[in-house]
Amino acid sequence: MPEEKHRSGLVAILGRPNAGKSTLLNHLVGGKLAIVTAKPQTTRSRILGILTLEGAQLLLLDTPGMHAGTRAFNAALNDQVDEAAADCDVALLLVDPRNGWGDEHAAMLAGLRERGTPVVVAATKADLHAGRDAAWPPAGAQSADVWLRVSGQTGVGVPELLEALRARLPEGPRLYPEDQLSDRPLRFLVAEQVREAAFEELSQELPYSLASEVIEFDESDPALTRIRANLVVEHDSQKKIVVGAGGAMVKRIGIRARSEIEQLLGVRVYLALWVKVEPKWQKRPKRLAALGYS
Ligand SMILES: Nc1nc2c(ncn2[C@@H]2O[C@H](COP(=O)(O)OP(=O)(O)OP(=O)(O)O)[C@@H](O)[C@H]2O)c(=O)[nH]1
Ligand SMILES: [Mg+2]
Repeated sequence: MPEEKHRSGLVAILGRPNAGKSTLLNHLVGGKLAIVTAKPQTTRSRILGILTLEGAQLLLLDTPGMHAGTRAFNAALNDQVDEAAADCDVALLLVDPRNGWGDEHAAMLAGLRERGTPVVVAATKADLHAGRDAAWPPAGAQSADVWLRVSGQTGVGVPELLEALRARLPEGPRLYPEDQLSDRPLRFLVAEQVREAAFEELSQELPYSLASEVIEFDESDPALTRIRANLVVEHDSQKKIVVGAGGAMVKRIGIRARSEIEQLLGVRVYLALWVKVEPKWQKRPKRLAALGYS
């Protein structure tokens, strides 16, 4: 029997906001690359997770949720989704069955079919709906190559999913060392942890226009990494909320973020966190790019 050739390629993880894309990515690579919150539109830029298997390497691209919005910021997110769909070797379209199959899914699937891209459709959060749902797969999804049910939380369906993706990848060499989990620099992953901590602590009060950036990353002391980071908001009123009474809120965000970053880096961390007002950063293409949104 001839030996099977090594396969590799880009798998774009697509779906509506909150479908469970980032949770599944983290599960697949076995580490927390992408931040996850209960709020839609958590992921704001493409994040590449690298999964090395026997005989194959999957480059898993997490994307922001596909959605209809016309502001410059939303458009920048949608461009990233379209680009990922256009560039990938295999598309993984995730659907939360509780929200059903919609026009965005149909349009995305049609576009992928037109390009001849293999499509795997999976219902997410399978742990929440154990029984087979009569409405799944939805009629509109029939032209996908395969449909599955997975959970990024329990891992149900993941072996079948990996096999479905692997089988559709083109032949190709291993592209990254097997111990590398992402192509994103640590600075970016750290900034994302700060943003997640702010999301969690601020809950309902969260200004949507909140971003984060790492401005200093000092690893010269092997026992303690020193990090300075900014939380960027658009208005003074938002700064007040994020700083909190007597600085209590920013302190809580810092404590939460530091513990996540220590887990990510595996070393003790000193984190200095500042809140900075930058009017209209979401409308300035250069700032969007500097904050990692393009
Ligand atoms: N029970 C259950 N909850 C899940 C699962 N996957 C994701 N969730 C939850 O669904 C919410 C959204 O998950 P994310 O992974 O952030 O979703 P996303 O598609 O990346 O969302 P955006 O980045 O906002 O587009 C979070 O509260 C997750 O904890 C799953 O398999 N089971
Ligand atoms: Mg996400």
